Amino acid sequence: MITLDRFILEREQAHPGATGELSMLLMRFGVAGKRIAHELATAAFKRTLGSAGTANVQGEQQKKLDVVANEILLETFDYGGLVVLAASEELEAPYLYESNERDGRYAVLLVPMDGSSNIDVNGTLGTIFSIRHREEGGEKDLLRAGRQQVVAGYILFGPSVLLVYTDGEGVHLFTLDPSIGEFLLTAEALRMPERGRGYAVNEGRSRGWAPEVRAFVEYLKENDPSTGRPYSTRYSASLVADVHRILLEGGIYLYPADAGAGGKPQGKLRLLYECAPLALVVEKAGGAASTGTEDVLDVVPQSLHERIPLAIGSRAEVELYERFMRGERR
Ligand code: FDP
Repeated sequence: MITLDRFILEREQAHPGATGELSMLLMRFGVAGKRIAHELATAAFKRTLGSAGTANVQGEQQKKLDVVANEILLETFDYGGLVVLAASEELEAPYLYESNERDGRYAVLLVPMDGSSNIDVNGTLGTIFSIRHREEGGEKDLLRAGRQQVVAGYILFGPSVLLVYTDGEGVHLFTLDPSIGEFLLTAEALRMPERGRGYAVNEGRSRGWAPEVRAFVEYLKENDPSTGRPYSTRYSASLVADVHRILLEGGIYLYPADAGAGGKPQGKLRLLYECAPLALVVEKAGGAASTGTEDVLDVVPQSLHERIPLAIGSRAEVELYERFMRGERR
């Protein structure tokens, strides 16, 4: 039985000179994951389902559990001197841990509760996280390409609670055993399929997409058993849940630029705390993530809450999507 803590500590021992700080930080995500899972499981009794009646910096309605999960995560790094800054989907500016300002060596980026529309219907949800090195200690430290992430991962709250992370060397999956309250290693050095049979996209928004995107999705739906088509639609309205399925089964998740009514012409998903962490996980498992024209991990952000179009999944489908976007395929 390999617990998350044991796995992390054994990997640390394989790196002479490691300070152990990163290990402690990663283990804290395990603790936060258990606390958030508990909040989700008991929300109906505590009356924490539903809207908080507030909006985040991006004008999105906050659910009570968005706020609760954000508070749990901020509190998680409030001691131990490790983290200087925490940027979150729910906060306009990064939270500064003043007591760690001098010595803290890390910054974290967070989506406390991804897929919030699933909260009130008992659907799958997730927390996305990314750890970066502290540079100067301010917001500018975060405005760097995704390749500079030290660790990225997510916690998935579904029928069981999973924690998936990469430190750049392999992607590892842990499952929470509720009887002992520990995350146990259930897959080490995961490799994702080269191609899949499914795609995830909110097709109700297709009128707002570029013709190249529509052509790609139409292509996936054509009948051609020799190329594995038609693909099946698998969309849960939680980015983490859809990407997790694709990590295990292959395929592609899309959230393209959307010029339709009420759509997001730059794409909906945020580069720094949604796209880049999942891109690192998927790339380290053998997949790819692209804006359609550029590798997500190479995009240098101009601002904290910047949005980009996202295509993420198996290498075969993401490369095909890029060919459609370049007009090489129709
Ligand atoms: P949500 O806003 O409900 O937290 O930006 C996050 C996200 O969910 C993704 O998890 C999800 O894939 C997507 O947005 C859903 O957007 P649509 O409702 O437009 O499909």
